[in-house]
Amino acid sequence: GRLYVNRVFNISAENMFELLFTESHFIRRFMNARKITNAILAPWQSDASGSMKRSLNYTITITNPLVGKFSTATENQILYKESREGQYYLVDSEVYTHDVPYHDYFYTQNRYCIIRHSKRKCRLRVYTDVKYKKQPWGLVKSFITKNSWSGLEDYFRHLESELMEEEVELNQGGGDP
Ligand code: YK8
Repeated sequence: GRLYVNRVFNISAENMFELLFTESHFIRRFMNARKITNAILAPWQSDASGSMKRSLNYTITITNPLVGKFSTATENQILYKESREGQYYLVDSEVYTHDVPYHDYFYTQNRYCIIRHSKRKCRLRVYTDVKYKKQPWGLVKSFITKNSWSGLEDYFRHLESELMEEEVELNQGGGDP
């Protein structure tokens, strides 16, 4: 896997969780910017193990010339029960892109880790892995992996930069340093 984001933000852990994992203005704006449409976000619900789950469905716009322009996608997120409000949040997210070539072979697993750093700061880590449901031919596998990494890198670089802008806006209100 790869670590795409690993940075301390001037945003509290609680606020970071809300920005990324609720229907916040931030995530709506970000989805618009990425041309992610038809989004249906189910609410968080507790499961039998005591963790929380939700699923998201949306259509992504793809810029990779090898692939059609759009794909529907399903994202299953789990907020582990080990998470502690305001302190530590661990979210695993499996993303299935239904309409890309070889879609029945792979999915993407994103692990988001939000750790309280101080009252108004947190560290965000996003760790990504391309997982295989069935083993493709070697050449196909490297093709899928290579094309996934480039799309993921672009996405998370954009997310990081939008979070840095949000951080500036949130801290413009003044207050103690
Ligand atoms: C989520 C992983 C692969 C896919 C794409 C497919 C290439 C097909 C390979 C062929 C287009 C928002 C990605 C990047 C689309 C976007 C997905 C996003 C960024 C040529 C063999 C969508 C996070 C996420 C997870 C997986 C990403 C796809 O929140 O390359």
